Amino acid sequence: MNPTLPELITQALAGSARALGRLITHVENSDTAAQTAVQALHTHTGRAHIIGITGPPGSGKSSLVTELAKELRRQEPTRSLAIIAVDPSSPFTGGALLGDRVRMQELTADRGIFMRSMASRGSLGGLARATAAVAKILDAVGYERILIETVGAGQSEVDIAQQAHTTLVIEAPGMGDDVQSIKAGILEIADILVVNKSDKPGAQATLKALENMLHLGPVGGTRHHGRITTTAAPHADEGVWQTAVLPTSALDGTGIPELAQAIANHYAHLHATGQWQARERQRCQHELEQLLWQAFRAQFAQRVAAGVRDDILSAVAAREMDPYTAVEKLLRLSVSMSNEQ
Ligand SMILES: Nc1nc2c(ncn2[C@@H]2O[C@H](COP(=O)(O)OP(=O)(O)OP(=O)(O)O)[C@@H](O)[C@H]2O)c(=O)[nH]1
Ligand SMILES: [Mg+2]
Repeated sequence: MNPTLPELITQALAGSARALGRLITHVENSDTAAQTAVQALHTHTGRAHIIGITGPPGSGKSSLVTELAKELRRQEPTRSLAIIAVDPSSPFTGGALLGDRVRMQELTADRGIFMRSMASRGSLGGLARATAAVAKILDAVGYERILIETVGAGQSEVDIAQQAHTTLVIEAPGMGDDVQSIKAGILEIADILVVNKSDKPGAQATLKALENMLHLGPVGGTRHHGRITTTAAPHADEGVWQTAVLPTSALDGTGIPELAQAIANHYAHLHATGQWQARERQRCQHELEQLLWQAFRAQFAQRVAAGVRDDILSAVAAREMDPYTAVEKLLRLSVSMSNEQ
């Protein structure tokens, strides 16, 4: 007989790798399973350092993650590590995916590393939720570092990056001369900016362009003040993290130890400054808002019949009702329906 979800959760917590794999499959395939797992495991979480890796398609994220994982394990063999590769476009990148697999198989020999690829099922929002749940499971069963690779191409990817304590943005040479091509907002989310493929011509120009952009702002914000180091950022003594801009090559290994060190430094910085707790609160707030919004929409759809919503929409489109009045009416309807239930 197949074990139930609660049984899988118990077994996974007790250290069964087989149960862990099966649990994750359930969570990937069903929002209800994700809910059950998160409800059971949330109180067991909060220890893992979650590292988001984002950047444009083909910038070398998967290659870099593979090299980085090996290096992190080499530097700190006692800290276990998990990799979640989020690949929403997998149907279109079959070749690249095969390459990823071959590369990543090198890692499977290390029992301190767990790896999981999440292909797109349904909406990106669903994928972000599933990823969050899987990261929670891995945290709960004791993985101390969790690397989440995601293609930086939309809001949902930013959502995934927001689940992280430390965010790496990976760029590659070729975009450096065209500063406009860097997506708005991407510098603001980066704790560490990486110019991968530094073995290729143009890497220096890209590095320079990114440094200039960080200097010029509009950086501000609360996460960093745009001060740059081209080496691994030191523990910031005044409580301000200095965004590191690091050249790497997943091909020849350049800069990988420095990148691993920068990640360790950011982790130490978060703890030394109390920002770890602040970031944890932010992450929980983000999660709560997402879930609340999702639950509200589901409840609303259930309480106010589609026909009624459609009639109100028609009235707004026909200029018979303004949208604010429409929203008030819809809210009143959803509340009165809840009173009747
Ligand atoms: N020259 C060079 N090539 C690299 C480097 N890193 C990755 N590549 C190559 O770039 C291509 C894309 O690498 P991936 O690691 O699949 O890139 P990715 O960002 O994960 O790609 P997606 O997941 O499809 O967005 C592959 O052909 C890699 O071999 C590097 O440092 N130098
Ligand atoms: Mg990839």
